[in-house]
Amino acid sequence: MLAFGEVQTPYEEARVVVLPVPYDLSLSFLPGARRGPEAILLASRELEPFLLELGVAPEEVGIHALSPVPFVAGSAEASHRLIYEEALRHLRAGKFVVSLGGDHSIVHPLVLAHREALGEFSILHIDAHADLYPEWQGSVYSHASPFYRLLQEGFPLVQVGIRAMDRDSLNLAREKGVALFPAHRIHREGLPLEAVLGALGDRVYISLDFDALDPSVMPSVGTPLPGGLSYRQVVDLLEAVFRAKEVVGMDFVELSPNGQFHAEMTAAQLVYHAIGLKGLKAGWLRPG
Ligand SMILES: [Mn+2]
Repeated sequence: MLAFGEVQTPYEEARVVVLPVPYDLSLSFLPGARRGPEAILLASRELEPFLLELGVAPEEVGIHALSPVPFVAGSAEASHRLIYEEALRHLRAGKFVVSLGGDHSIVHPLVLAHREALGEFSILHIDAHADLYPEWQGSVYSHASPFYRLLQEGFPLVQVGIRAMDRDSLNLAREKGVALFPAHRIHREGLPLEAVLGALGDRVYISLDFDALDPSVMPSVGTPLPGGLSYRQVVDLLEAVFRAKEVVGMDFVELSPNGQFHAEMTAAQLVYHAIGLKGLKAGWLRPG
């Protein structure tokens, strides 16, 4: 069993659980995101426990890495149901759930589990791709479709870092009132933190596709696209959101290990930083 970081806190004492979801059966281009969770956990062993920027050691919140959610070969629907049930179990036990994908299709059951356990919230979706296709390659369970389905479910949606969507998706986003902050505008005008915070409700679920980052810093993804965000921009965005909002849950998806260890370290560090931000906001950690 792998820990997140150096210490595996016993389940009962852990405030944060890390849920590996190595599901990548919906990928349309390069498969491999099934190996993402394990790669992040392995890289997390090499992290420095103390984060200079935050003035805390996020591991002190108590982090427990769970066993990976199994998937049902040949059935996206059954696989998604297992993901939903597993997340719901830990949410009902009062844990803050950090899910590691896997492909982006997993956000759909994860978000539904969070709503079932915790009530309503808005979604902050950080990604290169809008993922608003009604279906992709004949499947509504595709990794290109989860946010279309979540819009149908009525979730308010804020998308940041986007640089790929088709005309129909753009029309849908406008029609449904999606707050869209494309990457090109961020590069020209800077990170629109006030506007992002204004578009989100008080309670937020964060779903981050690692391909939101520029491929120069994050080359290990299934569908890399140039023109992405810097590591610093993503951290600043997360920092602002955690400070101003109640973050109810988060997932980090689409890391597809391809032998470039710096990408895996980047992914692990970002997840660890986000856990620290949650710990500070929740009062589980005190700087100093
Ligand atoms: Mn993407």
